[in-house]
Amino acid sequence: PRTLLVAAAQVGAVNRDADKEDTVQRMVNLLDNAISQKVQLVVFPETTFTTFFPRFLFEDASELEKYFEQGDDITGNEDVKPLFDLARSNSVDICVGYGERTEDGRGFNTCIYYSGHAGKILSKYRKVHLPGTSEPFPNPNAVNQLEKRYFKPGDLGFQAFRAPGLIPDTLKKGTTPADIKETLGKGDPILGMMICNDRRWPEAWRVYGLQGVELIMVGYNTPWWAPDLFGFRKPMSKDEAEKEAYYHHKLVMEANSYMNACYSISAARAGFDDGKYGLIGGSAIVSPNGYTIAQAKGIDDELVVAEIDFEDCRQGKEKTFDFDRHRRTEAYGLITSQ
Ligand code: CDT
Repeated sequence: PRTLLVAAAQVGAVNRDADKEDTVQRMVNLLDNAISQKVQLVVFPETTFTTFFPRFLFEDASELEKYFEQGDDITGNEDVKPLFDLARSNSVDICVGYGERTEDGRGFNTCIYYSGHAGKILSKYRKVHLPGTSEPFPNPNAVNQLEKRYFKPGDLGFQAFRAPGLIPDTLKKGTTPADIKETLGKGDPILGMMICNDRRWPEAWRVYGLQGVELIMVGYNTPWWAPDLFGFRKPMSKDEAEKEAYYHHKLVMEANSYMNACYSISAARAGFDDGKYGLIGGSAIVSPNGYTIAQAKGIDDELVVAEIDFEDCRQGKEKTFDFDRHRRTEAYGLITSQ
């Protein structure tokens, strides 16, 4: 059977001055817990190694650099290496997000899929949809999100990939997303990655859906009180705003998983950073039929585990969302021309 035990590793509050070593140790603890439960694939949040730094304006470039990981392959970087070493020595796959500084000085909001089986990075994704602004809001009490200042829009597209080694008995054929037609329901699972705001864009999901994706992994930092960012259709209390942030998160994960007949795992950086910047929890695993099958209970460090069966993707992919039979691309021109 094409089944897998997977987990979202939710990470609670990480303060602005948190020691990266301590944060990585918390991630190692979550991964240890997953390993003890025989979990095979663990998804960590967006920019997990540090606080969600785009909320701050850094005037001092050297201070800003502390929040980035340098280089193309970060798995040997001293601070973060213990996480990848643990994954490799236990043959567990992980997906993890971080601020990437390239050798030529560009910044990206990135995540990588590291195969513990292969002992190397299998795929990299750079966030395409960067929310927020380049300049801080004039309101001194606003919650800012300066992603447009610190990051370039991702330049790697939405590339699905196969993950070998997760399902040992998988048929040998089925090694690239391109052979999905012959290998629907067979071969190594087809995976895709997104980061936070991307999950609200159906185009991102559909580009993966068209590559036969069976599982989407998403790390996120979603503030539940950021009126300058979200805007409110009516005055809202903090409680109402929090409920709405959870509602929209669940809505997009369930609806898009259903419409692309794939599983999804979403992992939150949650909690109150510096005791005041509230980020929602709600890390979840959603089935291809659009049901949440496991969900975080709180806003602290927490592992959310579920067994998934890729056979369950076939119903949607072969019936309601059989794209070859039912899509009408001649009617969709506006989507790509504007
Ligand atoms: N990290 C991230 O992308 N957060 C955004 C905040 C909303 S901006 C309007 C999100 O989509 O959750």
